[in-house]
Amino acid sequence: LAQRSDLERGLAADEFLVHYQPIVSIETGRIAGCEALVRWEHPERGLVSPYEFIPLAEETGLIVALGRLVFDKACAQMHAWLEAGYCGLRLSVNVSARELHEKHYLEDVRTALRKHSIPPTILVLELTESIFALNDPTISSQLSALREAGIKIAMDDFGTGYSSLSYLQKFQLDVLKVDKSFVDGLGVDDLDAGALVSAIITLGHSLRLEVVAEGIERVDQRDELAAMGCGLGQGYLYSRPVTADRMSDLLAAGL
Ligand code: G
Ligand code: G
Ligand code: MN
Ligand code: NA
Repeated sequence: LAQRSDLERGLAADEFLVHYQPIVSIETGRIAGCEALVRWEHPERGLVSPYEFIPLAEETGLIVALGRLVFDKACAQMHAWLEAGYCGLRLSVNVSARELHEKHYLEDVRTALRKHSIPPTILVLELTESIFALNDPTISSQLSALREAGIKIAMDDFGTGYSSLSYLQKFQLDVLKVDKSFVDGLGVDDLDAGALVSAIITLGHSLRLEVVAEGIERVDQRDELAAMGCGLGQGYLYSRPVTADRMSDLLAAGL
């Protein structure tokens, strides 16, 4: 696992980069946007997964600097894609609780958006269920302010926490990301998984939320989700997270 000093060194040496995973319209197969996912290009360890350094970055508070860096890189890249004519694309970025506690978080986000001429309405901030579970008034008011600025809020890993349903009532959201663990059960004769996913999609739509199914790996899963009316999907079936250049190729190919 990563050490604090190594993380600090990596930040100073600009060793972090952003990969992108397409988010696709299940009906048309077209790319609707992408999720930015940080990677660490470590001089000795090679490409390091966020699972190995995000927890430490959160503990040490370095997530604030890392989050800014990821956000700035993702906005710069999105600007290039918009300039290239791929209009209508959405950009999803993962955010930790610690970042939302920053007093100037909203202002920092808006400054970065302006710097790269990105309209706030194409930005989706992904928060894990555990953030909503904190039941923290600072976070609630931060989320309201972000939404007032036109930024969308997604609940990531929906269904894995203990009080998923109560968060839907407490927080204003825009997007529901159905956790991969539910999608895994589709197409494998697991009737309960099918019933659950279908119910989550219906629930999301009745609350006027967009629904994204995560972790789609097989055609039969996609077909079942399409039949259930799920709007958006993400997973290895479409593409793994890829470099910005590879993402440009996928966009050019009209995936
Ligand atoms: O592909 P993947 O291994 O990238 O992502 C692993 C985990 O790391 C996911 O849970 C994802 O939400 C998280 N993650 C990826 N990039 C970021 C980031 O920029 N900020 C935060 N806070 N989490 C991230
Ligand atoms: O932010 P979140 O925790 O949802 O991050 C998504 C994670 O899921 C990342 O680690 C990403 O690489 C991973 N992922 C995305 N699509 C698939 C998939 O189809 N299968 C598997 N096993 N992992 C996926
Ligand atoms: Mn996510
Ligand atoms: Na997720």
